[in-house]
Amino acid sequence: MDAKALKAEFPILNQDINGHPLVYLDNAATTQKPIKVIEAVKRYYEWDNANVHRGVHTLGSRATDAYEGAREKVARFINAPASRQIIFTRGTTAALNIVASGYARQTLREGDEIVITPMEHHSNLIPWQQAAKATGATLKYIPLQPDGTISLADVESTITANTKIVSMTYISNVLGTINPIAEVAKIAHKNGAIIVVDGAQSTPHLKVDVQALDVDFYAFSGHKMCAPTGIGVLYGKAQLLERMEPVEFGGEMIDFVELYDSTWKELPWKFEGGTPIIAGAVGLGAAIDFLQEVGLDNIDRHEKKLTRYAMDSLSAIDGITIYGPRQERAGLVTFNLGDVHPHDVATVLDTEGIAVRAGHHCCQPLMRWLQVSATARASIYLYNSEEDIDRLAQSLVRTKEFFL
Ligand code: 7TS
Repeated sequence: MDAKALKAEFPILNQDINGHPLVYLDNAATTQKPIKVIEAVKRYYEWDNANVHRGVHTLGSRATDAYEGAREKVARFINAPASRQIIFTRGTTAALNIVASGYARQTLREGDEIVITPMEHHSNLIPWQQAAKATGATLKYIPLQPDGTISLADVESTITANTKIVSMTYISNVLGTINPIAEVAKIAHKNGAIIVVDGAQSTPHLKVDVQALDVDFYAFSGHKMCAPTGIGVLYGKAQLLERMEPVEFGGEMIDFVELYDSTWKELPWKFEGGTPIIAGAVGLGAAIDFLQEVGLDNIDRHEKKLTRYAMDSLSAIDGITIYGPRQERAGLVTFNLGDVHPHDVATVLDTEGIAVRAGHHCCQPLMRWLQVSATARASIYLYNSEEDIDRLAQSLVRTKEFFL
């Protein structure tokens, strides 16, 4: 895989910021878009745009084919048994909220337990807090090990016969921890619980097979994998989705409507009320084509190598603290530089054309566990190279000299 050649396919990356060539290292927040995705969305609006599932006119059937074709691509991409198990949403947050407002509130009773971890993004935490409050269920946490991983012994002891839902991120957006989802799924199922997985940080970076993992629900966002903002996916096992009532009501999701009652369309459309995110789905389909051409295994290998390089380069900087596991981690490095505020670190890096994120990363309980109020974070993707990491490391040394 040639990261530099790939970078040339992303028009936005070819610019100067504050007089320096841009180094984009904020990929965990959102990734940039290759020309193929931009062109696919442009072509859709220039040639095929219409509403879906209604018109008999040619544009209507082209738009429907494009939208449903994208659903087929997503199903193959994560190895879902059928495309009707793919629900298009606005993103990971919206997908997890469908499960928490639909499945959880419709099935949980007082005394039931929801089990999550302290490393969850707010999107996979607040919906469960709210579902617990609404149903009388209890929210429980699998504790973190000192290095920011979870142990299977703790998973075993936290999940009980009262646990109905286990929800967990596949990859932490702060620690880079890769959770053992297949093993956790086995433990959840053994106890009669279902497992919900937040795939926001995993789907863009490694090959995901929802059947091999044996997960019950799986959520992810298009914008973190080269697709436009505003499109995401909820995958679910067919029998669970069939049992679940819709959470949004209106046009497009109904079968028959009478004055005082209505019936719903079949899967997946009963969960897609209103005009769907057609252009977004087209963009996601194009992004999947692009990622598959590059090859998920190649992306994974490239990022692992670059992460090791980044861990080595950044660890060598005096006064830096890096959070999360040393080995077996995903392509992001979260850190603090002495007691320089991470916003100051990110601001100085920006003056040298380097984009990183600073803040709590939507993980306030995890910040408390780390005993910090905020951190800086550099996160990589397929277009990043060792040169980008060198620029980051050199700039961090200058930042440290400036402040300390
Ligand atoms: N889950 C995880 C693990 C995430 O990293 C994010 C976004 C979300 C859920 C929410 O995704 P959304 O597309 O619905 O917003 N994470 C980040 C981040 O780390 N910096 O900005 C957004």
